[in-house]
Amino acid sequence: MRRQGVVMLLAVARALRPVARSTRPKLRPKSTVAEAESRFITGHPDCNVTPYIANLVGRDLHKKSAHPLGIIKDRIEAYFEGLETSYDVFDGEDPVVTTTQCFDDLNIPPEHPGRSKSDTYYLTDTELLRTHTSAHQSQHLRQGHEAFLCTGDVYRRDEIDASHFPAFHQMEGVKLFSEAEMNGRTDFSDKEAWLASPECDIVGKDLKATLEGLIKYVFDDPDLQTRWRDDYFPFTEPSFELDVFYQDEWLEVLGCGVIHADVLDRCGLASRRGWAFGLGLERLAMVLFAIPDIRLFWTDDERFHKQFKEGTVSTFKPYSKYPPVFKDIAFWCPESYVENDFNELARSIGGELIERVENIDTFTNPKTGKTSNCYRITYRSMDRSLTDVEINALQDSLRDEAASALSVELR
Ligand code: FA5
Ligand code: MG
Repeated sequence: MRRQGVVMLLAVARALRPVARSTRPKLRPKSTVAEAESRFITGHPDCNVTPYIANLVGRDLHKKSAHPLGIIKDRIEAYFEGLETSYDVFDGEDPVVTTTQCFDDLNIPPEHPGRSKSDTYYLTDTELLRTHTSAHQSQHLRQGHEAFLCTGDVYRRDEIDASHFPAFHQMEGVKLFSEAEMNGRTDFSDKEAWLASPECDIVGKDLKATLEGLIKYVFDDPDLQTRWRDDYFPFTEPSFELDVFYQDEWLEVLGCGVIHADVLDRCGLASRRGWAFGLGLERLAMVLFAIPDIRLFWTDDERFHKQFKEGTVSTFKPYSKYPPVFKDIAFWCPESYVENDFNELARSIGGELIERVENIDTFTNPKTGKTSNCYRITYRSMDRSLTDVEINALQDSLRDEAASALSVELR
């Protein structure tokens, strides 16, 4: 079912591209599309990369020194450069990785939802667009790097709102501790004993102190509110998450933890311990530059780009807030229904004109057991006013394609 759905979705997205593109004049030049399609849209039955996503790969926003993502990356790297430990710096790994790199090396079990096709963009059954920069941890550890930073674009089929985008950027950080720092300890075979040990505590405390130092360095703002939360990742233990308060909400900016014994074992490093973190560059940049919507990072609009300079943190001045257009769509769902498939369809049809997809009502009929969902789509351009005609056309396409590609029953 799913497989067929994805193939159909792809066909739909392809067929619709001219419509979507004509409403997005500021996207990439056409020539890169064909190039991207051949590599990422493989024709493999498991491929669920859409032209919209393929078109985002390779923009390398994090390497542009006058782009907010490049500016914040440089700033974070500068902080680490000032520390005692010397970090090797990477930012050019291929975003196409294997399931081994992205999941198996990291203890992520086959049934983990993050591996499913509703969450991840696959090129084939074994190749995918990395969902996190942790996909490169093990390779660098095996190559003998003991402390490193690694930045890149990552891809996820995810919810749609002002702080979530299907393509975003992460920076990974890893640090191994020396034998001396571990009080001479090299035998970590008793797992419970390790987790309860003062050495494990040393690693966790160093991790938090390093990241708190980073936030202080990057923001230089005594009023910035942050909080630590316990988290879970299969590849760290214990695991934590850091939130920053922004626009009246706690915004999750990074996940981190003490590297899991199994991950190190697989790299031939059973006698070593260390920490790792993965931070979302957009999230930090939104706070630092006061950028209200994650889609802005992808714009080609000069009014955005002329506001930023290499090495300089400045407050973004919205050139204008164009009015939103709200459209609701409600339908009965088939049993196979997955919300991310609808999100993906919306993105394929409306592109960056869609600011938010919000489930505003779910209802299950007690007699039939059938479930209905109602979504509110917020259309808003970052660059201009939208016309009724174009939004109605997009919404009509979304309705038609939801009915045919996702087999929902429109209400
Ligand atoms: C991870 O991706 C882990 N690999 C992080 C990690 C690395 C943990 C090393 C432990 C050790 P998570 O899925 O929470 O974790 O994502 C990390 C960060 O990416 C989030 O905190 C958030 O800042 C950012 N992020 C996640 N999803 C999105 C999205 N759709 N759009 C923008 N940013 C996102
Ligand atoms: Mg998280």
